[in-house]
Amino acid sequence: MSIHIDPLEKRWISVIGGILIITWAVIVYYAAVDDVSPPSNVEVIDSSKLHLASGVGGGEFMEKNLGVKQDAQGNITVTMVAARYGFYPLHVDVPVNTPIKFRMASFDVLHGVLAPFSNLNVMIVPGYVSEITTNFTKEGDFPLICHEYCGQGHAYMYGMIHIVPKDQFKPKMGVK
Ligand SMILES: [Cu+2]
Repeated sequence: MSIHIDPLEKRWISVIGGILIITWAVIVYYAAVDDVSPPSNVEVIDSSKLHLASGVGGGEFMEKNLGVKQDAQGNITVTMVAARYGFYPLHVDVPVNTPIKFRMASFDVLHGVLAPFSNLNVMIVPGYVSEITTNFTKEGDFPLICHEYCGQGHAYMYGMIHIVPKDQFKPKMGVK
């Protein structure tokens, strides 16, 4: 005895099956070719104590510790706070064709950040540090856009990233 399936229903089963396969193939393709994948860093922080040296992380996200730093080995880290309605610091300079690590935390509610022409696209969830390493291949000025609705000023929430030639790059701390 076989189950009767209406031909129209069979057709829709294959359409939906096809959509699932295409979606899966697109995810795998971009993960393999463009290195687009969900950020895997899980690191907790107390968002209400970001401004204190005694907070989790020892004041990493205090105002004076924000900005672009370069360690003795030459590794570049951008430390930023997202808060209604902006990114702090508002402008950052980074060199082109160099791996750059972003560490970002929210001061208040859920935010997101997206930099065009890169794989920098991450949610900034209160209570967690969002960490992502990227490499900008084009020089120029690009906006950092908040892409998680965070309140009435969301549409005005953006920062700027200046991608400069390697020999013009200077690390700069502080939010001014
Ligand atoms: Cu927003």
